[in-house]
Amino acid sequence: MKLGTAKPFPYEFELKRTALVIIDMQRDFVEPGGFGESLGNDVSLLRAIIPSCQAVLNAWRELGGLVVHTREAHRPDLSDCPPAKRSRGNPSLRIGDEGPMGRVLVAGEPGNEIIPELAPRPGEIALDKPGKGAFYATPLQGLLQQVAITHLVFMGVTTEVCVQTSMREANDRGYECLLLEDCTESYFPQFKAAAVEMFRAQGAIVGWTATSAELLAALA
Ligand code: TIU
Repeated sequence: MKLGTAKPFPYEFELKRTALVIIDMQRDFVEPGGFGESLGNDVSLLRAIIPSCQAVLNAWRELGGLVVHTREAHRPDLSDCPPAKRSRGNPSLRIGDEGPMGRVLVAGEPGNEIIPELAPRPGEIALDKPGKGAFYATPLQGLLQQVAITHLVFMGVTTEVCVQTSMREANDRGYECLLLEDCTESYFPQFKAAAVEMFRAQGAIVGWTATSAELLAALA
């Protein structure tokens, strides 16, 4: 398959060698009362991408493509949360604190669940990750190697934090990465715009970008 209009030049992929990676579409970031809001952010901005993410996810599932979901999640004892991460900034709620949706960024808590609109299905990979990147301290690379995945299509939040870190980790591991621009969002529009530009600059130094409509047309 080929996305002839991807930037900065066409992106080619084989469906059976490509995984759809959905970064951290969890209640903590996307719904009021979670970690994202505790950092002072307006979470409504992030909700705008849900329909385009759903459209891509549905099309990918219909074709039988591999789906990977991630959650930024720590163990209940916070043994995988460095003090430097927990103490950073001045949030109203820190990682591990009890909030309106349970303990913030702790695995198994209500706020840590992926939003119902994009909930994982049996057979899909759903990973907890303690860092911003999807590869750090997770089994993701081994799982992708088992099924000979070479290409990754990214969606999720936030563009310049967990999506950017994950895509850079993937790029360094040799994966050909595509970011769907209207399926990723930031609390800061200028950071999203800059991240998208950076990925595809210098001849796709981190990867390609395209819209969900372009991908859906290629999948049709
Ligand atoms: N998933 C993710 O991006 N985690 C963050 O903490 N993002 C922020 O933008 N804060």
